[in-house]
Amino acid sequence: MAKIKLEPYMWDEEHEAMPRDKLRQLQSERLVATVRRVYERVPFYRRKFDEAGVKPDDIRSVDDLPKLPFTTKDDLRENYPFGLFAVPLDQVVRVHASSGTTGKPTVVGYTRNDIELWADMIARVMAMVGVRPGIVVQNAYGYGLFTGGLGFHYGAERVGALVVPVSGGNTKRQLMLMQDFGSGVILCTPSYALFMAEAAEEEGLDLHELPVAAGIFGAEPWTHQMRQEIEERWGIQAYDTYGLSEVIGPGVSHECHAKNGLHIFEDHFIPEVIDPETGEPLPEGELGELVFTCVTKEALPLIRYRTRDRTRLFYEKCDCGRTLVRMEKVTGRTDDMIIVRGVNVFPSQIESVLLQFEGIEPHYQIVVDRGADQIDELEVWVEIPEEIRSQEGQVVELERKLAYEINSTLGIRVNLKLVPPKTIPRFEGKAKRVIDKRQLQG
Ligand code: DLL
Repeated sequence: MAKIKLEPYMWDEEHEAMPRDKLRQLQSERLVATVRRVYERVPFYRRKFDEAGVKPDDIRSVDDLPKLPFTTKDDLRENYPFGLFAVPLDQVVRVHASSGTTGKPTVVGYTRNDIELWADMIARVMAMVGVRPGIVVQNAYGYGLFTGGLGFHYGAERVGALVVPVSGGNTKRQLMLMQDFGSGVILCTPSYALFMAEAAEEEGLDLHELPVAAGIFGAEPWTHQMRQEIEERWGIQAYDTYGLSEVIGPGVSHECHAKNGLHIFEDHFIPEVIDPETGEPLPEGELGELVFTCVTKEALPLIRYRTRDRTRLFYEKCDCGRTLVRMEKVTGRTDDMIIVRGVNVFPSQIESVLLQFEGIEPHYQIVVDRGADQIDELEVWVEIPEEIRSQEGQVVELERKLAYEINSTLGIRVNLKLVPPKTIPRFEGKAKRVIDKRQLQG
């Protein structure tokens, strides 16, 4: 069976390729209306704005955004479950939730119009990949409280695709359906895509011979090297897709075929990048924390929501014709950074080193612990394929080189542990790369 042919297009050219001055005007109008609405309807925002000494009349355009206070995940937690909703519950038709690392989940709500908006955002994503009626879309994001499954589901239906709502997990069945249904596009986390490739190889199934031609991968950080690895093993185009429950779910930004940053659907979600320490907005191109203001959502229009994701923004026009701002691939969160002996470490740094080594797969886990002497120790567990393990000399040499690269990339010394294939857990959803035993000890 030959790969299917996908031709990317624009779902909503009027907004996706709008001249920037017109777009700014639209954003400003929507922002002014949203600020007024949340001030009137959400006691939390009225209090916050009053405390910050800002009145809705002070906000006339997007230039006034920095006058507004931030919203954080803690604010959502403190108003659990529905306290930040801007409409009465009889207008809310759905909730989703993201599981926190501790305690209660973060709950988000949607009106009927919000669900429509969401489907439109995902329709843009589908068009960017070239999904049309007749194309089978296998949705292996988890269905349920997680926004991935249902979020993609309705948007894929909106463009008229044939959606297979298989949800995450049961890898054998995923592979069977992919062959039997002739799936053209696969949706899942990048770590699960890699796991599926591994399972296919084990079963003697060559993914290159299946119709599947593209993957829409997101919900967790992944490097460009990991993209290359997935593209090679599947013989597909791998696109990065980004979103978060608090803003809407998936459908906040997505890569076009130029694969040079993710276009943010900023007619609905206005982005800023700030210095995470001072909260000051940063100029174009500087790395900082991504912040969103939702200017069209009804149930949960968050103002200056701090995502904790690290990225930078680029405003110049893209080869694809879209004028929408692009964000650089998110390779880390301000809170998945681990500080070991005073040095900042991001899991993605380790991933990018591993993928420079021929034959090494990005299955890794980081364990941080505090030794008896109260000094932090960083262990990096990496799987080594049988072919290499069976040759004594090669293992020693590889260990030396890997340790050298990881130590020099991170700037600290780590304890490298080479382990047999399949000893590190695989994930059907978001991968958990870091085990911080220091936190577990309290
Ligand atoms: O993960 C929504 C989603 C589903 C996006 C499916 C893409 C595909 P949450 O569970 O609320 O929502 O987690 C949001 O996941 O703040 C990022 O830290 C991370 N994340 C999401 N997409 C990407 C990506 C969904 N493409 C959090 N690259 C966000 C890096 C991502 N990190």
